[in-house]
Amino acid sequence: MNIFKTTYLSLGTNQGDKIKNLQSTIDLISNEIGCILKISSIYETPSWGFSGNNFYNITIKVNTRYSPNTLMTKLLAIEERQGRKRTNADGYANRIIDIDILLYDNQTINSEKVVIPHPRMLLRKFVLVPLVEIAEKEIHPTKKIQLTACLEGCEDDTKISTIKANLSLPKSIRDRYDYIAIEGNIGAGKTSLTELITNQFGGQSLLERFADNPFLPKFYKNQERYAFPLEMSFLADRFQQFTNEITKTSTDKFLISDYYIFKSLIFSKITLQNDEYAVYKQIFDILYKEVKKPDLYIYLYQDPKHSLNNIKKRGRSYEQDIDLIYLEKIQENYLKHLKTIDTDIAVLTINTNDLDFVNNIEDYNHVLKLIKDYKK
Ligand code: PH2
Ligand code: MG
Ligand code: MG
Repeated sequence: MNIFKTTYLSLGTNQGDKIKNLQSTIDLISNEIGCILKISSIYETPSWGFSGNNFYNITIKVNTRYSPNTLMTKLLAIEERQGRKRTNADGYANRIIDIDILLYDNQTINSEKVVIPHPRMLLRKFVLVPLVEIAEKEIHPTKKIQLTACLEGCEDDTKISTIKANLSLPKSIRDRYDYIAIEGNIGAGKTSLTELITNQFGGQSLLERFADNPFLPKFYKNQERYAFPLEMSFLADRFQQFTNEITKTSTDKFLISDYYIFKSLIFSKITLQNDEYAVYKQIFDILYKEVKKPDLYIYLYQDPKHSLNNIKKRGRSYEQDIDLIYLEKIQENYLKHLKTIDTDIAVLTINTNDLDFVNNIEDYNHVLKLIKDYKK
């Protein structure tokens, strides 16, 4: 099940610099609510249901992790920050920005805070026309008919026309990077972050196949004996994944992996004897030349005590022999390596000690913003 839901929002403004109001609200939604997938044209309509200035209306398609109730709270907060003042008077009033939830993932919701689908959406051309422009094939969840048919049945006869201005779709991380590698200590959250990002943005993920490595459980029991075959088999597998599978499995060129092949060298430096490491490095150097380099290398920095805790929590049986000293050594070697990594690779270090991007949506959004805004 994807934890990201698709929602359609209606935005309206009839005060101040209307284009600017729409664009700045779009930008806030993109940073704080989720990825904006589509924006309709801008439509001008007379105020509906009250007498006031003409409105500019649009609809947008967004994917978000927020539940409908939280989404509503967040949107009201954005309206307020944009300068919207709500009066207690009954009925409609001029507004800098109004954001309404029209649809949320085919769901029907009737809570104290939100009603979805929006109860008046079928009565209003300023909602239906922009919505049909970006979602004609979607089915209205209670009417059970396509939105195009809803528009055909709409009796609103107010005049509606498009405005010639363009709003810009905020850049997503997909527009900035073709390939992101996520790195960090064992238990730092590499796989979780990789999966969250591919769930939200699509693309192809490369996940390390540690579970299939027969040497790994043996290694944690007897490091000296099993380090060399373990490192060799990891290297062979990672190299194969990077050279064969990238192009084979998907036509989507956005790629994200929960490791970068250079980790082979970082781990081997710790686990192998000096003479073993020398042989290993010779082979590594030959293979490494062939490997696709990431546009962004993210290092999830974390106190090793924290990582150890995560390892205990996720409870993979063969990992339970890992101790703090081993994790500290890995951390130390990663940090040493980050300073010497190929100068053409951009490195973003994210301190995750106080972040929980798996369970806390704000933390997740914060991480995404760091990735999106990163400057080398
Ligand atoms: N919103 C209203 C009431 N009337 N009329 C137009 N043209 N556009 C709107 O967005 C609008 C309205 C209540 O939210
Ligand atoms: Mg409204
Ligand atoms: Mg409203």
